[in-house]
Amino acid sequence: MSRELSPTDTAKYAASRRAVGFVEDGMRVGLGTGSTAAFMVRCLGARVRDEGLKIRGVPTSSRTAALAREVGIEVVSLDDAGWLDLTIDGADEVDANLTLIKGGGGAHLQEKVVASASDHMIVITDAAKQVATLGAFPLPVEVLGFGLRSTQKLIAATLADMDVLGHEITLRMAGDAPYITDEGNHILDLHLQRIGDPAQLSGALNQIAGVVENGLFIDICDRVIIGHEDGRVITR
Ligand code: ABF
Repeated sequence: MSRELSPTDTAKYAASRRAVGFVEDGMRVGLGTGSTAAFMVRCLGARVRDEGLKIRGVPTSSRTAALAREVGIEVVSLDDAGWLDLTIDGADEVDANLTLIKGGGGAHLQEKVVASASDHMIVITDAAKQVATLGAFPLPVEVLGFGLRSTQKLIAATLADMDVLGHEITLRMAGDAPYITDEGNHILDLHLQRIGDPAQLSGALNQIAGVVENGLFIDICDRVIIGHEDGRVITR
């Protein structure tokens, strides 16, 4: 990279460089969303340009689709790809079981569909996103715009039933208007502080009519590459 990177961007870039080393000629690759994934898409584009690497990329958002095209990656839909060899994406939090919170970037629905249709998922992060217990980062839940407030009440009731107390639920905004996802939905952010049982919470949330998908990724990620500010990389 020619420009000077901040320490955090150095970490994201280092993790991205290492992750794209797992991509082989002919692969169908899921392309994540967010600032870390954007470094990865640029690194992958550099391999396409410099090494003649032939891959097909399936983006997880309109933002990533535009960037992938810009850097010369062939973009196809998930249905055209059929199945993916590998997905590389960022995350908001990662615990010791490689369970993730994703969706801070507003794209966790497509990210989960794409990662679930992949043989492998590699997550790239900087060290700050490793946590002992998930939940300090608000958990994003994509919901239908139809009946939004009823869905919010049902989520609050579900959390109360699970003895998750003292939480707050906020509607994600983009300026003065609600944030709209690529699938035309809204996002409720659940400020929980700690998530004791991610599988139980994920199952309960996805049972609620009006909930499209929550941002917990359980048993989906099989490798995490953590970049550090001095450029070192650790793989878990
Ligand atoms: C996506 O982008 C997400 O699921 C996560 O919410 C976010 C991470 O963004 P960044 O890499 O900018 O911190 O991977």
